[in-house]
Amino acid sequence: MEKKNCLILALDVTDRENALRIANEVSEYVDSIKVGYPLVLGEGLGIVKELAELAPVIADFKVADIPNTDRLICEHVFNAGADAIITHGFTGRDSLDSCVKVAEEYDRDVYVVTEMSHPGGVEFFRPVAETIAQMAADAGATGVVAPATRPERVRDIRKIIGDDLHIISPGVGAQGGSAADVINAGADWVIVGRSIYNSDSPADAAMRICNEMKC
Ligand code: NUP
Repeated sequence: MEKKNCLILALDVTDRENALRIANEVSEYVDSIKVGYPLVLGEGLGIVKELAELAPVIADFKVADIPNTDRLICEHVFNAGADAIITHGFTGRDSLDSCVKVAEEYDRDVYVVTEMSHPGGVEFFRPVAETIAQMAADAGATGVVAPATRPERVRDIRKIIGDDLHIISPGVGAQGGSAADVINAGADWVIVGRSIYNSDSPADAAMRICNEMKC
């Protein structure tokens, strides 16, 4: 994904009409649009192709299965037009390798979740986040997902993965994180959902976040 605004829209609305309206309004401010279960379960995987006409799409399916099932999921998602997929790492190296292999075949990107941004994200992830980050680097993933709610953890994870991998960081706004703080801590992109799509003017909200980051 090309870095222009350091902003990724998390499009967690559940219907096509709203999704396309919001995506159109903010497309000039975002480098990518992240879709996940809420929108794809609401409208089907076909929405990926429609959104991909506006911006590269990251499919946030937090893939977490055996290697063969992971492979099938990645193939479906890339065939649908997604530019990247988000996977979990706790399922182990063989599962991650399977996603990275498919991504290489399709020339697409893989991001691995290291530690989640919500309060419960520390319960199980905290002790293994660094190990998952190292595994993501060793496996040749494109980057990792790390919490904007804890910029100090983004800093820790950056030290492990170095400069070759990207960090995409959710948790800005509705979850309490600051876009500028997490970019200063080493994130490449922030992922923002509710603060944009619930705003009366999604474009203004996106523009404000871009201005705050000055990326
Ligand atoms: O650790 C994570 N935290 C998180 O919020 C990993 C994620 N993938 N997300 C996703 O980022 C979450 O599912 C949602 O799509 C987005 C954040 O949305 P919001 O809190 O800005 O509305």
